[in-house]
Amino acid sequence: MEQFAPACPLDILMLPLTFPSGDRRRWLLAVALALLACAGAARAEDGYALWMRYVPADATSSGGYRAPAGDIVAPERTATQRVAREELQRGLSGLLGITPRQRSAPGGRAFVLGTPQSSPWVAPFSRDLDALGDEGYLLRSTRIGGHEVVVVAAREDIGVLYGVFHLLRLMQTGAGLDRLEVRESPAIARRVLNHWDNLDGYVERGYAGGSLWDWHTLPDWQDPRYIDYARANASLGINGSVLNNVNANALSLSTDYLRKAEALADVFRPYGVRVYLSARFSAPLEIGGLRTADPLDPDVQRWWRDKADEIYALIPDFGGFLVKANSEGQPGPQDYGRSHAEGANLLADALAPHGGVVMWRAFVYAHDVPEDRAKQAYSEFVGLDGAFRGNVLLQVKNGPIDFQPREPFHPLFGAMPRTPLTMEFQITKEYLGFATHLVYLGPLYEEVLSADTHARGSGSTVARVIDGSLDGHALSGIAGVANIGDDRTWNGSHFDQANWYAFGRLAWNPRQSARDIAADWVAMTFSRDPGVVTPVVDMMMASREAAVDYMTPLGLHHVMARGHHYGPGPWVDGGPRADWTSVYYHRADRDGIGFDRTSRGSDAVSQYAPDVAEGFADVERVPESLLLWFHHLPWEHRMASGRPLWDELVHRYTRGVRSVEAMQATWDRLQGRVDAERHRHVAAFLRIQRHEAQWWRDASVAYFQSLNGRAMPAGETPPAHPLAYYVSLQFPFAPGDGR
Ligand code: GCV
Repeated sequence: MEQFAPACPLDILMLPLTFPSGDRRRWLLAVALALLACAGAARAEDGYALWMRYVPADATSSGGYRAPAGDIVAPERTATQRVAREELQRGLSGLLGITPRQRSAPGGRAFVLGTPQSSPWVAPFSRDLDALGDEGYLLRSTRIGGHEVVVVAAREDIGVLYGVFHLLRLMQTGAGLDRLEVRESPAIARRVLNHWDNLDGYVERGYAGGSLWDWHTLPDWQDPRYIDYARANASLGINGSVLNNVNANALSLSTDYLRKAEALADVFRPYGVRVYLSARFSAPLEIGGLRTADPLDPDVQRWWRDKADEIYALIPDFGGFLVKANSEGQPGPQDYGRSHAEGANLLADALAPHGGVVMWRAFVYAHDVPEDRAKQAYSEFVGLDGAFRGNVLLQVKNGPIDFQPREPFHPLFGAMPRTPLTMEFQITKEYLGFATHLVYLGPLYEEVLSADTHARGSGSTVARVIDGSLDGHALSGIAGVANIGDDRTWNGSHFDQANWYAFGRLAWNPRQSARDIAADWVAMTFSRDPGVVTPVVDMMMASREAAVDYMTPLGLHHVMARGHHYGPGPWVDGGPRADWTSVYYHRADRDGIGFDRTSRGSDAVSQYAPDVAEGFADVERVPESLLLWFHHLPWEHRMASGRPLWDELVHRYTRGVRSVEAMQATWDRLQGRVDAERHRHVAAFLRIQRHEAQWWRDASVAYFQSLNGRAMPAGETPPAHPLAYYVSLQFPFAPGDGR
């Protein structure tokens, strides 16, 4: 394993055991240098270890910590059993500085791991596990044969591994293990990362370097980093990975590439991570030699059945297909006059004999449809409720446009009771400042998951829609568009690791609090010292609202630069399609600003349940945070603060910049309490964020002022440059652009 054990001991082993005669001083010097390098490596904090650093408990905190136990009693017959034991060993060695012994029976204080089948010591807990499902686990401190033990018990090996990670989290965050009684099972069945990785190694909307998958050297070379990727996912309970971009290349389904996917599946399997693939709907034409991809054509149906058989022969636990069809130029069933349900069912029928699922995306809109883009997915899919096979999940983005800093929840949530809906969140920050802006997405995810759709009366939260409990679906799913690349930090920045982490934790339990998750992450990633945890968590919790303020306050949306989406572009107009411009969304002119989605406008509000729709439609009741999403208002509209809308808008832009300055000040105060390497990196990125927040604020204010001709509100500083300057800025090499 690459980083978790420092590489330096190997260097020492490479030295000759005895010094060549007459060369004693050089030998001692070499040993001293190797030891120095070793000490340096052990301290290196480059972010690779993520939240699994396992540093000695008292190295990060002055809080009392009681070492719970020493030895491990665990089965080792299966690969998952072995990785569970190894992870616990690694954690205990790092946290407690001990080398746990492997024992066959508790003979002193010990950790007892296993399932009722794999361990006679766990068998007595069998009844306690009944309600926990195949991935759940029990953590309990108890006594066995008079000996104090901590039991990690589950019905299946994977539950034991998840339990070990939970136990290590408790130890890393300083929780006592004396009266441990934890029962956990996931609320959502398919907890999946979506990689938008192309076969040439480019990551669409990726800000953390190139793809982690080295398709060129697979399947023969399996980079050890693939194991650490699987470990990190397992530590959160993420149990699936869609390897390739939804803008899919049909070649990923060719035999050569399936063998590469098979190699990754083999690496991931012990960690409970199943492989999925994005399927290009036209693959039968492109790699199958057929003349059509019509879902009702028998040859096409046979081709997909054969393809599924081939995949499962290589990857017996293959998860299934993710499909983007008839969206943004991708092929799909509508090319043949068929519906999305007919398209999805074609693939579902091929996968069904093997237990696979189809995740069919609802991110569908067409430029030739004059309807408000925010309404199109609902219009397309709501009438198909009940038309999908039982192994189809409809994957819906959190909001109706596209991963904006703030959107209302998607109106499809709650509107298709006969279809399991998967949530699609974006972890990579396409619209939130890429990897350089510190924006913790936990509050965004929490806001959406806890939103009440009122679909079956009050309490019909989005979380209940996607975990299947609202409408009684056993099949359920949640997907996160990954922010992972080959950057040493994995995610392009230290704080973006928190977004992978928060996604995973909420995928397991969508009712957790974003603040609690942040507190765990900070304690594991930086320090358990409350003097660090409290200010960093406060900073993280405020960071999303800061970004909303300096980018898209008061419900503005889709006002970024064209194509790469880097920086402001409220002036973006023209081009191939209206709904790829900013002016389409903000509708600002001399008199006012905002998109009227009430019944006087596009009537998008009517796609929500009546209670919700009435609130959104009423300018007095709609949350101010969504005001301009749903309403077009005059610049002098009076806000709750008493300010006119124009003044409030400028106030919020400025407030966003000030919030970033406050984040900088917080971080500066932590110098010396956080390791210097990561402190420097974060501080540099905060400087970039401060600069870009100001850029967003000034460019946006200059643009809107050019339309309304209003003076700057009292006390507000005018933009640093004229509008023409901001419009002239070009970034041809901004990362992550679609291509
Ligand atoms: C993968 C947005 C992004 C595209 C992305 C698309 C999608 O439009 O800008 O890069 O394509 O969403 O989710 O399919």
